[in-house]
Amino acid sequence: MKAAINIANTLRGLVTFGFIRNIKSMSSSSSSSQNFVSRSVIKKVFAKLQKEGDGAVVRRGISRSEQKLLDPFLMLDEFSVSPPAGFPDHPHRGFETVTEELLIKISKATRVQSNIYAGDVQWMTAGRGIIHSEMPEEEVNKGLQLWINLSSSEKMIEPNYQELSSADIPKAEQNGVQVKVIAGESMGIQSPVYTRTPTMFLDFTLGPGAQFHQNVPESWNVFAYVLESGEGGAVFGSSNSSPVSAHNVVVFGQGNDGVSVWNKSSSKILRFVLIAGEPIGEPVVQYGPFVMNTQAEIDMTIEDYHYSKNGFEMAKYWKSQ
Ligand code: FJE
Ligand code: FE
Repeated sequence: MKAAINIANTLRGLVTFGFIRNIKSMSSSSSSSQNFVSRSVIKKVFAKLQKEGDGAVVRRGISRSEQKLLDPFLMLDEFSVSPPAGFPDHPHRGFETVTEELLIKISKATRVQSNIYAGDVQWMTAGRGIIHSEMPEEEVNKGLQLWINLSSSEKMIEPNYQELSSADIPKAEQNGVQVKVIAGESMGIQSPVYTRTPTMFLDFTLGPGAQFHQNVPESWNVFAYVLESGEGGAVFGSSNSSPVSAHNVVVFGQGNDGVSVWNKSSSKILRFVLIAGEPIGEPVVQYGPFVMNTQAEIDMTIEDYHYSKNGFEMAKYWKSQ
């Protein structure tokens, strides 16, 4: 979907990598279980299929009912879209969207199955306003889209895009555990992404029988989303807790060192994303693609969009190709 994301009043190209303020002295993960105290699983949410956009179907893992528990996260969708379905021109204000492409299949006609764009990530800060369309150009596009709230002081900042191709994303491997560090730090390596709301976004693949302990700052909220697992494979929190199947959000409780995970399958890999963030602790008022602190700010946003002002200037004549 990369090439299909069109930008209205934005700063595409003005990507500022290399400065990271959010994770100061987080110790990296340890591969030994000694002394590591994992948070425990307090809730599981199966991401049910639902219709969204224009003919698209998504699995929604995080929605309004999880927003309090998972502050600063607003939404998590696992999408699978094929043309002509997609998400035509729509606005956003007040938060960030992170889109991780998991799988892209190009046209059958070529008889080549390629996933050249798989692994790319777009970290979009909507700020005061963007209008974009997210339409697939290839046969099948699978991925994740996460919405991260912005604090009141950052809701009206200029929009920004950080685009990472798969090759730009730091990767590490130890003891049968692979990680792609999309945001934050793991196994001693750091992502170049600048997160306004301090966020960790790690994409893990555990080989059969592998285990891992990931440090997470104590005050942060954290969840996992299981993308792929063998029967009975995905075990979180403690080694004897009940396994979680694919398409489930696993919400962890507060405190302790971080999160432990085991792949108990003897033949299949376990793939999941681990996402953590510093809670903002402000009221959330959401109206579709606008997320503000008060109803008055939402009313103002609807007016701004309607009259193409205060960040929505391009709404008047913008049309994505
Ligand atoms: C949106 C309805 C929507 N999940 N996953 C209402 F569909 C959308 C929207 C998306 C979206 C886009 C992608 Cl690429 C992946 C998604 C919802 O665009 F923003 C609102 N408000
Ligand atoms: Fe969008």
